[in-house]
Parts: sequence; structure tokens; C-alpha cells
Amino acid sequence: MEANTSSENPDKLDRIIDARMKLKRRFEEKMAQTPSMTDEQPRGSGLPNRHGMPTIPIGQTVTTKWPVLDLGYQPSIPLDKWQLNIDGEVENPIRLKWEDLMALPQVEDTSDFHCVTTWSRLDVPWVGVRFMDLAALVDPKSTTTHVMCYGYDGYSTNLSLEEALKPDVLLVHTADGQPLAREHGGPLRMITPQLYAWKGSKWIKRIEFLTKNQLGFWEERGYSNTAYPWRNDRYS
Ligand SMILES: Nc1nc2c(c(=O)[nH]1)N[C@H]1C(S)=C(S)[C@@H](COP(=O)(O)O)O[C@H]1N2
Ligand SMILES: [Mo]
Repeated sequence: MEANTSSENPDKLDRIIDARMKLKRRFEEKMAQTPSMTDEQPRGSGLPNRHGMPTIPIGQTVTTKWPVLDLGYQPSIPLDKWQLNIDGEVENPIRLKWEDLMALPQVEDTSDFHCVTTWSRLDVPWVGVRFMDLAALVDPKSTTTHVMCYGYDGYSTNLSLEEALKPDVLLVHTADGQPLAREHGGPLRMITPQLYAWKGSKWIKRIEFLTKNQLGFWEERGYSNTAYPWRNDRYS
């Protein structure tokens, strides 16, 4: 794992913690009202997962393979050309280069991947950076409610901040102990374990903070805004 520069710099660490706590306070209540926290009878089968949801959401079938879904084009981005812009309604827009991303706190997590086309891949070990940490760096304005995430392939997908700020929403560069393959969105993609996988942009290049909801690529074409697997919430 790369060195965590913030632990070498107490002021910077304090600022990161302050910014995170501010976001946490702002979204705690909304987050507590999201389906995964409130549904009394989430639909699915299998033992409860770590969020108390049945492991296999309704209508899903477990696969050990990892199918590839894209728009017919898999962009190739060399690490020295790669960048991620985080902008929109924020106090401090940033452009990260690969080294900047690697210098941020790296998180390991294992989570499930539910595709709207009815397959689920369970227990994928990931390494990456928390969306929440990136949000804390840019300091979203108090009027922000959503983000739009854009891929290098022209893809886009929208998310509410109360979902995006959940601690298992990561921007990952490593899966199954290997650098994330290009076909799965390498060098960096987002994952949204508590929502259908189309909410996680592969080949992510930009995160835009918004003050209202807008529709992304599939959402404009009739996919659900909210994409909640345990409500069979696929299409709108
Ligand atoms: N940039 C980009 N991200 C994307 C897509 C895409 O076409 N382009 N497809 C989405 C869909 S529909 C799914 S199910 C997952 C698939 O990820 P995988 O190909 O790694 O299985 O990525 C999502 N993110
Ligand atoms: Mo999908």
C-alpha cells in the first residue's frame, strides 16, 4: 500500500477529518432514511449481508464469472495521461493525477456486485479510495444533492449524495488482488455495492457535484433513478 501522506502531516489530517465530519453531519439523517437502512422487508434470498439485506437480491442469480458490460468501446488510458476531475458546485475543485490518487488513504473492502441484467458477483475484494474522502477534499457547497459521474467512454450516471457517501462506495484500482482490468474499467472505476452496478462508472474521469438531480446515460433511457436491488428497482 502507498504511504498515507495525511498521517505524516497532522494539519492536513485534521482538515480531512473536519471536512468528513461536516459531510457526515450534513447527510447522516438522509442516509439513515435510504432503503438499505429502512426497508423492513428487503426482497431477496440468503443470509443477511453486513447491511442486514438478504445476500441475493430479488431476481438475481449468483455467478462466479465476471461478465463485461460496456457501450462497445473500452478506452485505454495510460497512467501518465490519466486524470480525474472533481468539480461542479464545490468550494475547491481538483484535478488528480495518478500519483495524487495513490497518495490518498487506500481502503480495502470486500463487497458484492449486482448487475441489473440479473447476475450478482459476491465477495469481490477491492482496493481504492472512498468517494467520501474525495468529496471531503473538494468541499461540496451546502446546496449540493447529487453527483454525475462521467467515464472516458462517454458514459454517465447520476447518484444522490446520501448513496454516494456510503462508506462502501469506492473508486477502485484493484480487484481480486490484481490491477483492475481495462475491460472492467481500469485504471479506475467506481463501485456502488448497495445499488445496481450501472451506478458505478468504469474508466471514471469526472465527478460533478450538482444542486439537483440529472439523468445519466441509462437513466435517460428508462433505467431507475434510484437503482435499489432489494426493491427490484430496475426501470422507471
Ligand atoms: N463508463 C462506463 N461505466 C459503466 C458502464 C459502461 O458502459 N461505461 N456499464 C455499467 C453497467 S450497465 C454495469 S452492469 C457495470 C458492469 O461492469 P463490468 O463490465 O465490470 O461487469 O458497469 C457500469 N459502468
Ligand atoms: Mo448493467
